[in-house]
Amino acid sequence: MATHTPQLHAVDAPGEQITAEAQRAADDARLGWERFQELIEQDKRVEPRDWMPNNYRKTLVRQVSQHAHSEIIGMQPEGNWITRAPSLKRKAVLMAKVQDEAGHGLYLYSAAETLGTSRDQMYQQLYTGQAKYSSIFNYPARTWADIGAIGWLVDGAAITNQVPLCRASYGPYGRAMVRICKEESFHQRQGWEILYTLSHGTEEQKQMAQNAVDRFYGPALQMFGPPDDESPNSQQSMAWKIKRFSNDDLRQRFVDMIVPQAEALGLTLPDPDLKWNQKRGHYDYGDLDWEEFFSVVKGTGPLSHQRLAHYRAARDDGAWVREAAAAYAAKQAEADRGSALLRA
Ligand code: BYC
Repeated sequence: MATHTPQLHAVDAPGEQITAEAQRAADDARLGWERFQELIEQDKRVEPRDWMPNNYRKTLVRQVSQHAHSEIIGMQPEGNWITRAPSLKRKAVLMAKVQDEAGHGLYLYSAAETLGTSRDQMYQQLYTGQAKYSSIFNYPARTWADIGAIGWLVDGAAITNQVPLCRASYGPYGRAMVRICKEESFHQRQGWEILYTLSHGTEEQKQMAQNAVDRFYGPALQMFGPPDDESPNSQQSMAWKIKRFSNDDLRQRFVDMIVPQAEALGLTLPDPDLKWNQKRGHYDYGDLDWEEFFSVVKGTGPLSHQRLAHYRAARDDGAWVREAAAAYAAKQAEADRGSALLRA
């Protein structure tokens, strides 16, 4: 139980009063720290009401808001194909998927808000280009087969990364991830199904599927973040049980998963160094282009400029809707106050 040092002279000894208050704050912080450590060690959830170190809060806001932004920007490459989907059924499925991504963004913004950062602040950071979002969404979706490759490889990488995040130590983030992962597995299946259909179609369709996989393979592997020895945040995030595995461990898990899947699709993964390593019990894979990755993360990806410009235009175009909704809510609140007064 928290015990506070009693205040000795409340009015006439201001120096001692400050000391007593400082002591109280120090005691609270110590107890908060101990409780936080206990929650982490015992693999329990930290909730918004709990004391948490500032850096834990900052790390979560950074990761969760980047994740939310990725979902929102990630709607663009696929949204681009809604009007050109090859059948009504494909169009309906793609629309549902893109809508899911918007929902994921909203769950994640809500989770980040519980850490004390407002949604407007986060929107503003994305709008001004200060915020990061996943590197993968700076690449174009050139053909219908790219929609298949995005579903199979990008959503596949996302699930591999995100299933462990369902056990993230911060309650609202972990719970949001449970729902997101359920939807992501449908997304991956729809991508797989598009690629399977194409790779078993005409020679031209098979080639289109192969080209898409050739272009998305490397960037999908980079979604897991930089190699472990160049990942400044991983160690602390793992110690806090936000991340459960390192970037390279998850990347390896993903490679091991997609090699047999590519064989089943009848497609080739574009890496001549990819081979089974009996000793490690994993597939070895070749070097990735990290120079390109870091340059994309800095905002010079093939479509970085266009993605942000599109986001800004959509946000500006929707300003009147937000203003109208806020005005309606204010009017409604006023009417509710009026009726409450009448009832009183
Ligand atoms: N792209 O120390 P590290 C989706 C940054 S959405 C850009 O390893 P951390 C979907 C990193 O932020 C998929 N930046 O960082 C949506 C850090 O910079 P700051 C999104 C990257 O946080 C629509 C610096 O590099 N998934 O699935 O420990 C349609 C050093 O990295 C990237 C998530 O966001 C990258 N790929 O680990 C379809 C999952 N990688 O912030 C699908 C949640 C690294 O220090 N996030 N950076 O300036 C995570 O799991 C982790 O944040 C990461 C990075 C594994 C991404």
